Formats: sequence, structure tokens, C-alpha cells
Amino acid sequence: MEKKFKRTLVTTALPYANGPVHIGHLAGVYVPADIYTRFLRLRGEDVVMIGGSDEHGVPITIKAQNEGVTPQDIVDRYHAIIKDSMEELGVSFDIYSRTTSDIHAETASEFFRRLYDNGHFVEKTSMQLYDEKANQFLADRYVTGECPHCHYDRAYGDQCEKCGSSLNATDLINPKSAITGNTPVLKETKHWYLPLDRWETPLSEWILEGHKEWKTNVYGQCKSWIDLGLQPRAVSRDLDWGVPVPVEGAEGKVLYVWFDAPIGYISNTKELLPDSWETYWKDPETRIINFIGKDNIVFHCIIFPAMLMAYGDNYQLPDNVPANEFLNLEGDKISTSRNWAIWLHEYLRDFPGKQDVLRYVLTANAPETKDNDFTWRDFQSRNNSELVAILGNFVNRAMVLTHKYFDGKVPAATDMQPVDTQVFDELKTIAGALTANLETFHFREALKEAMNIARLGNKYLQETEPWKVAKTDMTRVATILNVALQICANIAVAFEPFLPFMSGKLAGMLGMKNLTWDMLGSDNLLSPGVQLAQPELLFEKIEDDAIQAQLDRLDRIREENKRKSWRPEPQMADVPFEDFTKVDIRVGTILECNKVPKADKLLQFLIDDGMEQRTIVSGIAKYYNPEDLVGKQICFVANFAPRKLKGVLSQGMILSAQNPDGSLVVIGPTGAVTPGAKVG
Ligand code: B3M
Ligand code: ZN
Repeated sequence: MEKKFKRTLVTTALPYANGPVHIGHLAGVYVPADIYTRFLRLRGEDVVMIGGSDEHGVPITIKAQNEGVTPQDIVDRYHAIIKDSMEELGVSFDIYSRTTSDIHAETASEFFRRLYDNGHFVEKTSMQLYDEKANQFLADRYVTGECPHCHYDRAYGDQCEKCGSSLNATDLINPKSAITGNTPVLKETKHWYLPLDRWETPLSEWILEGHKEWKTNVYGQCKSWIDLGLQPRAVSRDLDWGVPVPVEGAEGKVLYVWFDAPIGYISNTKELLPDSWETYWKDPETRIINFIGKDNIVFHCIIFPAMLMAYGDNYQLPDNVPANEFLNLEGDKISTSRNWAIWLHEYLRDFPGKQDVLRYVLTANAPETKDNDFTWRDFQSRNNSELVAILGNFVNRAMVLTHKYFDGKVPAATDMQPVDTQVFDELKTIAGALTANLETFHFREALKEAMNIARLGNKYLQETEPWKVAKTDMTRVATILNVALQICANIAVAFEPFLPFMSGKLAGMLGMKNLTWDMLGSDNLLSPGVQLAQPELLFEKIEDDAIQAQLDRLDRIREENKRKSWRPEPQMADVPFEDFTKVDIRVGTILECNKVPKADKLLQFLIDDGMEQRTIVSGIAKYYNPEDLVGKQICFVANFAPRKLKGVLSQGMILSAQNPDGSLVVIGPTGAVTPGAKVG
């Protein structure tokens, strides 16, 4: 890290308080930010980590409308869930506040007013979509329609989730109001725009020239925005939820949520440090790092920096924006509205005491350079074969052996041999790589290095075999266990940023206090004679049934979503009456019904068709018990050309209807009908 910085301000994207946080938020933003902040704290650096809920914006008002409650009710509910669950996960914010606070309203309002007074906005009247039934302009997510780029039919007024394009509501083809379903009309309205085009040159110099070291996904996105030419962006909206536009004649208008939300970082710093907040924002010796997901890049790298430059007053721009890609869940995109997520508060309920397991898996699998997939099987196997089998196992062996041979007192290393000094050499190399990876935001690699310390420990015990040496040479055993315990102490330090609960527990077992990063690599963290606590297991195996319960939950959600998104098939082309009459549909009574051997889908029916008995085979075995159908009446196509199914000749086709989940229901008359009667 360059030395010119005196302090670091870590900001974390403010999650919308329209739902709880899920593993995608955690993997993308909060876990990496927490690792980084804890690392800097262990180094004794001056660092603050700022978080808070984003409580304005259309996602919140829509949720409130859907539930028939106020937006304030919604944000109160989710702010509390988000704040509590992140705290329980050990995300160590210095402050987690909210954008409905008074200090935020004042700060955002003053910010806007200053830009307004200094001529940094253009005022424009334009035609916007308006819902005449709801008497409301339809900003952003209040309107859905067809994406003009990829033709996805459920794109939002601000963005298409299918192709990722950012949109204006008026771009949508066939727009519909999300409130009433009505087709909106165009109505004139006035808004304030931030002319980003005026900031193109400084932005380009700052990012494209000055920050070539940024992650390629971030740099690339910025470059393509700048290359395409920046356009003025509206920073106000016709809504009644948000920070009011502090200008005369702006009644009924609020700041666009993406104008006020990043200012939330400033307001929250003010709330935390009323006297010194300016140092963290305006001193060039402060280093600002924004942790965000990839969909927020343009706001943090282009729009907010343009706002800060326009404000002036020495506001500093971020030094780095290590945005992550997305985490998917079991192969599908995580989605709050489709409930396709693992919610943090539910995880904490279902896996009590296993905060570190989630932190571990999300870091080991972090979507740093590409989208990644979370699967419950991977979660289980990383716990069982890495945390339990490598890390927990090593620490436990070192502790148990020390208790066995030395009553739990750290033995002295009086017989150091090359195999021992070599371990410390390797430890130092690992410590160097670990530190370098943390400094450059490569948290996956960093975690691998930390795990390498445990691997090193296991290998060392395997090679030195103290349980065998104990038969002949206790001085040597003392040295081996001293070395092993020093490795354990290094583990407590190395893992503190990643797995703080385990680190705390281990440090407690080893009697260590006040961990610092410069301890890492040392061969002398535990003094001989120190009494260790009784060993406790650091991790426990996760059994199949716990994983199966989670997979079953996801299956249920998949089914539910299928049902919700089901639409009847479009009607087919017209057919002339004569064609229809060619199909001979009749009512029949089921006389017998049996499973077809070796065909789990098929049932074989004997039908009374009014003239004689006929056999029909039908693929509905999954949905019926054969005995339940006997005696029932059904409709069937009588002149369907006979065909053999699994060796049985089927003389007709039983009519059935298919539900959204694929299940089939047999169609029959609603009253008694004489077998053989024609249907038409
Ligand atoms: N609430 C969007 C999001 O949750 C937005 C981030 C604001 S950061 C200033 O993805
Ligand atoms: Zn699209």
C-alpha cells in the first residue's frame, strides 16, 4: 500500500430496505468490505467502515403499496432486520445508519442546493409517463414494458434485468403502469439534470489515465460509458417519498434516489464523527474505498464523482472501487422479488453459531472476476472437507496432544531442527502472499493463503509424528508441539479478518490477547509455560439432512415461481368447423385401471365406450392412484390411430389438462353421461 495515506474510509453500498439482505449482497459487498476493514484495523491503521440502509426509491414505495402499508413501515421493518443480521454475522460497521435520518435529509438537501445555486444543473421540461388512474407520474420501476434492446417483456423503467441496459421509462415498448396495469399517457413535467457531459474530461483523466490499476470489470465499464459519451441525468423525480427538492416550485418532487443514496455515505460519516467527518472526506491523505456490486459501478465511478467535483470544497474521489460480479444461487440469478435467495436472517436461524461457515464459503467462492454460483452441496463440502478436516482438525490435534503430553502447558522449543525452521520460512512466505492479496482486494486468494497455514500445520504433524516420537524423546515432542502451537497462534491472527468468531475462540483457547497483523509469521507468539484452555472443536460436520432441508425449500420456491409466472399458451390459429368435427371425442367409463409394468409414467385403462370395451394407455401415472379412477367417466379421442406403448396397443387418447407445474388432470363430464356419447 502506498504510504501517502493517513486513513481509510471504507464505504459499503447501502442496501435498499425493501427486503432483507441475502448471500449475493454479502458475497459482493459486506463480507469483502469487512475482511478489508478488519485487516486494516489489525494493522493499527485509522479506518472507518460506513454502512446504512437506502430507504428511498421506488422499490420501497412499490413494496409498501403492494402490502397496503406506508413506506416508513417497510423501511422500519427491513432496516431492523438488515442491521441486526449483519451485526450477528460479524460485519463490523462503525456505523450502520439510514437515509431517512434527519442528518441525511439536511446533508442531501444542502448538497443539491449548492449545486443548484452554482449552476451545476440544467432544468428541462419533458414528457414523462403518467398513470391517469393513479394520478401519478411513473418513474423508474413504476413502469414495465418491453426492452427496446433485447425485447424482454418485463423490463423496468430504469433498467432491463435481462440484458442489463439502463433505460429511460419512455424507451419502453408497450409500457404499463405497475400500480394499475394501465397504459400510461405522456404528460409534461419539469426536472433537474446533472450534465455529466460537462465532467467527461475530468472523469476520463481521473479514471482512464489515473486509475489503470482498477479491476478490469470496473475500468472497462467506466471506459465504455465515457467512450459512448456521457449524457445529462435527471436527479429529481415526481414522487412523494424521498428528500424534497429544496427549490421553489418543486412541490411534489423529490431527489432521485441515486442522487441522495451516495450522499448517505457522507451523512452517515457525519453522524458517526460529528467533529472529524470532514477529515475523512476532504483531506487528500484519506483513502476512500467503495465496496459495491457491478450494477452500481456507473453511480459510484461516474455520477457520484461528478456530483463531488461539482460540489468542490475539496471532496475526495474514491481511490478504488473494487466492485464484484454477481453470485447466483443453484444456477439461477438471485432475485428479491422472486424470493430466490438465501436470506441472511434465515441462515442465522437455520445454522446458529455458523456465521464463519457462511463467511468462509462466500469468500472462497466470491464473484471477484466473474459471476459465481452458490450451491448448498458446495457449502456442505467446504465445511466438512476444508473447515472441519483441514483447519479444525489441525488445531484440535495440536491442542489435544499438548494436553496429553504437557497438561495443556505450552512446551519449550529447545530442539529446533531444519524441519522446524523450514516451517517458519514457509509461514513467512504465506504471510507475505496473504498480506499482498488483502492489500489488492484479492480476498479469495488471501483466504487460500490463510488456509495454507493450516495445511502447513497438518503436513508438519504428519512429517514429525510427535505421537511416535513420544515413545523415545519428549524433548523433541516439546519442540514439535511448540511449533504446532505457534502455527495455531498464527492461524488465530491470519483468520481474524475472514472468520472472526473462530479466531476469537481460538485466541481464547491459546490465551492470546490483542491480536495484531504484525504477529503474523512469528515463531514466538506463545511463551513456554502458558496454560492453554481445554480444546473445543472449532467446526462441526454439517449433515445431509440439514442440506436437504435447504434444497427442499428452494424446490418449493421454484414451484411457486413457476406457478406465478405461468401464462396460458397463446391461442392457436383458427380451424374450420369441418376440421374440428374430424376429431371424434366421446365419453367413456373406466372399468379397470392398472400400472403398465416397467413404465412408471403409464396407466392402462379398460374403457366402456358404449359399444364395446377398449384399451387406452395414458401417461398420467405420476398423478393418480389407479384404483381412484375406476368407475369415473372421462373424455377420450375415439378415432385416434391405434399405437403401441410399451407393448400395449392403445386405442384412443384420454383428454387431460396440464397445470403450470406439469401435473395432469383428466377431463370428464360434470354430470352422468351415457358411455359413447359424443362430445362437441
Ligand atoms: N441501494 C442499489 C442496490 O442496493 C442501491 C445502492 C446504493 S449505494 C449508494 O443495489
Ligand atoms: Zn433488455
